[in-house]
Amino acid sequence: MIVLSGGTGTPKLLAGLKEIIEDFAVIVNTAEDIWISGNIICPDIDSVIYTLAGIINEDKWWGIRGDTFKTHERIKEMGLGELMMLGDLDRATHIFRSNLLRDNKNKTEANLILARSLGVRQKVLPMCNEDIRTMIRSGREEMHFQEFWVYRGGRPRIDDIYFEHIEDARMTKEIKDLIREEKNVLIGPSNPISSILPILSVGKMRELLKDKYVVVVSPIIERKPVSGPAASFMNAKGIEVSSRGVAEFYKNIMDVFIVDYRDEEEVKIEGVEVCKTDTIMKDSEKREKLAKFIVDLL
Ligand code: FO1
Repeated sequence: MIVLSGGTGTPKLLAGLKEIIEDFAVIVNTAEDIWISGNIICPDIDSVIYTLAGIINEDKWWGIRGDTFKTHERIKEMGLGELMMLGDLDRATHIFRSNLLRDNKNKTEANLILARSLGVRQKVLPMCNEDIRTMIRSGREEMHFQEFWVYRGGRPRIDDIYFEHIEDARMTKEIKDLIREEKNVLIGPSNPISSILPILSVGKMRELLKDKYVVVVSPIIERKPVSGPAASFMNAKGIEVSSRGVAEFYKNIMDVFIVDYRDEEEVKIEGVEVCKTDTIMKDSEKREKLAKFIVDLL
């Protein structure tokens, strides 16, 4: 099975999935990557790797459990800020990966080595090797996703969200091989616009998924996103903030749509099976239960 993932939502499902099956690979959004203090941060890849390695901070679903922030604090005291709060152990990940890139490994190779070094058995693949940047336009201002989300607390009005250099992104050999081998694809409850759209926009990805058995978990319940800024991004792209809006967004590639049982909205899309279950993964039992529901479907 292939799982498409961003940094929030889907990692929770991966935490459940890894307790049930071992044989899956994850293709991850890298459009939110950013260089800070000399190293590249790949927030979504790191959340996936830390989850599969069993070391994710489950309070935030980013960073490493029990991490300290001494280096970050010292850099601040010395007069240079850092856009994101980087933990000391987390920073070791960033240094390790950036050294591999400086050593002429590509992003795929570097992250495969990184995941293996942390004991992860599954393949965690960046969506492409090129540097793509999610940008937010707010009035006359243009800013990196992380500036919008972390530094400015997600407050600026969003007039547009776009992926700089996405037209240069090529599907990697590793992803092409994976897609040739696997039949089933799971799109977790990630933000459809900021997390999944960049992955679908790489080369012929969207076209190739039409031939796969694609299961999507809706990240929206009762017209509200389970977490994060999905609503304002969907609004900016003219997509209704509802499970129906999500279904419309995925309708050309999706075979099964999983909606939370609390969502009373009726979703009907020709050729798509709609299933209802509990999709709020507030503890490990709920995460495994949803993962099992999906594995049984497949
Ligand atoms: N999110 C925050 O809201 N504040 C932070 O300081 C922050 C630091 C950070 C460091 C490493 C990392 O991998 C993720 C981090 N995040 C932080 C989360 C991140 O900004 C986003 O949630 C993801 O990019 C969304 O997918």
